[in-house]
Amino acid sequence: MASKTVFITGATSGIGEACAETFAQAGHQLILCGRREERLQKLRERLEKAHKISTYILKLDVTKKDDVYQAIRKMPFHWKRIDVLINNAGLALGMTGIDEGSDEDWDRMIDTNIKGLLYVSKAVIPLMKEQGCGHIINIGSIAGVETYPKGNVYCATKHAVSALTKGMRMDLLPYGIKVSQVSPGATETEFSVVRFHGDKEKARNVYMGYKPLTGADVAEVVFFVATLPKHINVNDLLVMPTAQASASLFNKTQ
Ligand code: NDP
Ligand code: 8X3
Repeated sequence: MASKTVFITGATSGIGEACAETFAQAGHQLILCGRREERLQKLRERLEKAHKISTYILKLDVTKKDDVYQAIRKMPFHWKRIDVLINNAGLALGMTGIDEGSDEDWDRMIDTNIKGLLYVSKAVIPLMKEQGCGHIINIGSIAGVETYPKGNVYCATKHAVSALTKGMRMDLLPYGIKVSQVSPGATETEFSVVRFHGDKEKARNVYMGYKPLTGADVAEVVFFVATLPKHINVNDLLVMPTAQASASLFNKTQ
């Protein structure tokens, strides 16, 4: 595709950062969003130098509704022509029985994975409507297809992303805006370190004994979805490690 503007939420790590790298390599301009400013700055420096692209940094917590609306409203005019929005920012917190979960963890998952995606989309959609085109790619999960033991609230948020993807596609149909979902299985990023509140040992165990996906693997799939001809839309794409057959069935060698 010709050079486009791609808005990536959660660009400071994992799948989002890998998407930034993949789209930058192909010469696209990037709006990089996340809460950790130092990481955003470093990423900007690296990508602008290596790929001669422009970037716009949005240091933003997607759960803060007013900040989201204001930051997007205040973007310079030429950055408001957004071709692709990758709603990737998200997290799991904890893995416990349904009556044992922390209210705080529940709130943050719901606020980030569902409400954050809604706020960013609500701010970007009018811009896409005005330009008569656009593509929203929501990062779902195998957890949005199947629920697994102790995954309760995280799985519920990803089921919600799946429902919102379908709803968005219907509501945006008259405006020529594509809506896709890419749902990965186990991908080794900072995801599990965040989930287990910084316990790196526990996080490492999630990916032991088989080859998980990498952020770059998922980014390649997102790039494929984003670069198909205008008349083709991938509605939903589930991408798994070969060694993972369902949310909780792995072919582990140890
Ligand atoms: P990482 O923890 O590596 O990255 C998560 C990203 O989300 C970070 O850039 C983080 O940035 C950002 N983020 C989190 N909360 C907020 C917030 N409130 N506001 C703005 N940005 C936020 O995990 P992944 O790359 O693995 O996760 C990316 C997405 O992929 C998530 O939606 C996750 O649910 C999904 N996913 C992950 C899978 C996996 O196995 N890893 C599999 C399936 C789906 P910062 O902290 O700087 O704000
Ligand atoms: C992340 C993958 O299986 O840990 O969405 O829920 S999983």
